Amino acid sequence: MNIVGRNIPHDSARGHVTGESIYVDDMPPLRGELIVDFFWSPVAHGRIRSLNLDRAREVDGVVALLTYRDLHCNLFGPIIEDEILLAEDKVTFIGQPVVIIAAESRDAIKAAKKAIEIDVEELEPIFTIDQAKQKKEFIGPTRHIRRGDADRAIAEAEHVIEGTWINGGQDHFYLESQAAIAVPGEFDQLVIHSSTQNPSEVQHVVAHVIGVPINQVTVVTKRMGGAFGGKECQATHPAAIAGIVAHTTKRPARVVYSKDDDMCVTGGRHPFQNDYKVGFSSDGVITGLKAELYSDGGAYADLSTAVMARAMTHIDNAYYLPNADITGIVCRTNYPPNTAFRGFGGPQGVATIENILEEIATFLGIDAFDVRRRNLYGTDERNTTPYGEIVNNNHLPRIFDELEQRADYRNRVDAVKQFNATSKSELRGIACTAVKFGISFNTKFLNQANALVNIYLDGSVQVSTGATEMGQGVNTKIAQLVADELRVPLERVIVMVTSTEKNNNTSATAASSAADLNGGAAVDACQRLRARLDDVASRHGDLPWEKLVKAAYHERVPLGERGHYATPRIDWDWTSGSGHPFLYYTMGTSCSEVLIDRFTGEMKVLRSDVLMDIGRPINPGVDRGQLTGAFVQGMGWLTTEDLRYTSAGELLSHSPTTYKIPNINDLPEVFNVDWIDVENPVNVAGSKAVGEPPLLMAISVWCAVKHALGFVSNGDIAKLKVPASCEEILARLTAYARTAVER
Ligand code: LUZ
Ligand code: MOS
Repeated sequence: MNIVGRNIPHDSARGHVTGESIYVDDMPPLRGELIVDFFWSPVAHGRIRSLNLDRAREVDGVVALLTYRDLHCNLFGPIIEDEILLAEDKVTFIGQPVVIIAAESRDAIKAAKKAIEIDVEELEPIFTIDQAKQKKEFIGPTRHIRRGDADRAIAEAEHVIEGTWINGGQDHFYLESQAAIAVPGEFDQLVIHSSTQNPSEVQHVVAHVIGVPINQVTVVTKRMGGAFGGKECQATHPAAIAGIVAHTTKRPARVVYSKDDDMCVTGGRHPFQNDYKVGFSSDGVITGLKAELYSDGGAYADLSTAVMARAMTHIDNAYYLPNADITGIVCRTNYPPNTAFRGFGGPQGVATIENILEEIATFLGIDAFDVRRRNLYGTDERNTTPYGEIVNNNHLPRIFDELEQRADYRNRVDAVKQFNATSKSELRGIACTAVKFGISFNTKFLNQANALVNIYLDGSVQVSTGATEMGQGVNTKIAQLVADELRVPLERVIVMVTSTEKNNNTSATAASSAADLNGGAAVDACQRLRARLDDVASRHGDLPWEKLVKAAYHERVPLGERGHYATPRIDWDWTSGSGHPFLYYTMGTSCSEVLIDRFTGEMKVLRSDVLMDIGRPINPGVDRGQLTGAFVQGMGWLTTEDLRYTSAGELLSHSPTTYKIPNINDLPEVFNVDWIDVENPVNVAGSKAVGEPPLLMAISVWCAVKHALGFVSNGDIAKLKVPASCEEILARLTAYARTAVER
């Protein structure tokens, strides 16, 4: 009967295709509903000299204009309370909300925005990590992870390379923009329909800004049209804005960002600028790494310190670093606060060391696959991370060797060399990279979940958890787990809308762990229900499920249960920069080959092979979707998605016409996605988390571009930024052609 492990269709598959799936803005307007938007700061850094709303108040159809003075509390923040919902005397990024506008129509909102008179004295902005470093504008403490003596290891090393690895940001580009509807109830009560990964945080912040106890606010999330981390913290703002309007006017209020506005006012993936110095032996084995990681946190802390922590605990990636000295500093700039984005700092850490390994290979003239293989974490020795966690169940050596075979790596490297020696118009490159992604929130208390399972008298079952469905299939996985645990057909089980009324104090659907945590909680509830039902069955003989449920009811046996799950074993201590932060690691390898046009810099991925250890998938089809989609999203970050700003800090690339996400034509021409068949002994149903880790597999594409450039860089180590856009590649090709002529 096992339903876990089968390719069950996504529970919204039909609804998405027919259009029956309901998103926030699909909900019909309620009687008296107001449309809500906000007037935002036109400058990146300044002091508000005056704000005059008199003319805007007179605009026909404008119902309310609210400023920070109308809030009970303006200050919030998920880790550090440094963020204000509405600007007070200062503005710190373009897009920062200043005035909430509630109106009867979009036209009225437009007119009101024009009628608002603001006078801002401009202050000197910070737009780069270098400027922030110079002015010492940092967010949170400087942090360290240290093992051994990196300085000495580097001083004594046979070879040393130094450099700086730089990446740009990335917009989440969820198809459904940020959205919320707030519906006032009796007295102070409010119901918020929110497109959020984090209903409990929305609930807390809404209650906080309007000044009511948390129990007065209910947050409901049916689904999201994508989120990718962008709705882990930043769905809070539209929900709070709708909430304050509903609370003040006693009318329902709807906030739905346009795509362009969403791209302008929300933050994205953190740009990083990582300085590194690495010592290594003549056979390419790293003896010491010193790295200083700097991220662009934007104007407020948001999750930046946790993102930095993940970058710092992922710079080792799949490789053993006997001596390591890792420093992490978050810079404060005048951009929208950067936030969680699929990978959460992991990609920036991992890409840094993959870049280093690529450079070591070029420097020594050794094949980069061999360099990586020699540095890989071992299974019995060389298996402790710089922060002290042992890499258990390490299948990396196995998947590395299997990928080498499956991708026909050796023959293809030779073919690439031959091709580049003869072609005058094109260039090829190939690279294999790895990922070892730590699973668990790096904040210990977030690693818990609760679930509510109700059995009804006809034998049908409802499950509610704090997990939110953003297309990733968490509902389907939880339904499968529940069906198996109760031993009922899948058709008897549905997963209900996520609501803070049923599941309280929940963690964000994030860190790839929603199915692990909420699935674990649902299984816990089901096990207790099943034990009670087995007890009833022992008195009645073999009853069919429906009759068993009725018998239990007549015997007054409770048919509802709440489960809880708390991740065992994990721990972390920042004073020593060490601990056991992750329950386990999801791992993988990938090999990509690219083709570059030497005259235009245009790049095409010819082939990518991905081979991972994702445990025993609860739903292989859903997981295949995650592996494929994450890889392509990673490719976007690494090769095409380029956020461009004016010199005043205004985002220029705020729509798909100027911001290039991958489309179907950008997929690798040959794309093999697979996993090995091994069970994860420490997680629900032997599965592993898959949401974020495969995004990092796309780093093989970027490394392949770097490999290709190495053929024309005149013996130098080729430099390359993220994104390796057409423009970036062409700039490198042109520079190398010039130095070739000069030499
Ligand atoms: N959110 C968070 C995350 O608060 N902590 C994490 O470690 C994390 N990791 C990935 C994505 N979101
Ligand atoms: Mo996330 S980056 O919301 O797991």
